[in-house]
Amino acid sequence: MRIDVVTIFPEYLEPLNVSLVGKARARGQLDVHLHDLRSWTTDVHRTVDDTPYGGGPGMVMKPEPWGAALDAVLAEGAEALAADGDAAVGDAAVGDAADGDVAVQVPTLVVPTPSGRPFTQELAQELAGRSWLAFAPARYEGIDRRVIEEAATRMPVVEASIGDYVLAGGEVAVLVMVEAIARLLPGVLGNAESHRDDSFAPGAMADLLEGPVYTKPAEWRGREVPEVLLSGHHGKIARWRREQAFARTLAHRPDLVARWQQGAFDKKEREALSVLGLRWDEEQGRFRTTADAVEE
Ligand code: 6GU
Repeated sequence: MRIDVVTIFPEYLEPLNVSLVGKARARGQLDVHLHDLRSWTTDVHRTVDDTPYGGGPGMVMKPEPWGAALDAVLAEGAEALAADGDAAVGDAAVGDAADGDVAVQVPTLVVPTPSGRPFTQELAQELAGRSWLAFAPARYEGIDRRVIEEAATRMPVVEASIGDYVLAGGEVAVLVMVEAIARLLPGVLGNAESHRDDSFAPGAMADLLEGPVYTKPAEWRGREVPEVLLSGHHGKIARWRREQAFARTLAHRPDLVARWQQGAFDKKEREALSVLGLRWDEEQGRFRTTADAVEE
């Protein structure tokens, strides 16, 4: 996968050289290119922002540097991918196949913004299926809207938020998204199984947080590892882990519990849910706690 990032703080993205993402780059599984937005300014002050039309606080990123930067990234990336003979599809191949038979590739443009759609595991999976991503993290109050609108006529654009809080800029969000995406790429994680039961992975463990984990020694500062984990009884261990996951999800994410469907649980599991105070409400079509009833 090729990744381009245009930012006024390329140094903010240095963690991409470390650990999982750094190794994926070293192995050639990820091809990351950082670009300084200011290199596409034309004034001596290298200005990237200006006051907002209509008034209000803060500054807005000017369209011209972003437009020139995206033009350059598109041209550079398309040339590199064509030279690679990278016929990988997946990204919308827009335009006329001017260079012989090979359609010109475009990236999916990811714009981190607190007003974007939620960046979820599902979106990470979707983006992990693309062969080229470009990220446009903003500082200040955001990028002039026309940049996003014009970009959307040339490539797929995804505006995404990493959570309900406001960062000073999108760079950290890029780190978050790239790490979440990179670990889904084939061959990047050591153990191909290790994201199968991640919290939030679509599939069997969807909408369920992972429970606690333990390693050696079996006793530490007077605290013992739960006995069942030492039993060697795989069925019991799996059941215990699932019950721990139920309790943790109920404690931390009742909104996920509200998505659970009764049919997803066997008899023993329903008993475990009942011990946690969770009962199926036939009328509402969701699990409810005794606390829910008190609230009403
Ligand atoms: Cl993607 N950017 C900024 N600036 N703040 C955020 C965010 C993104 N996601 C949550 N908060």
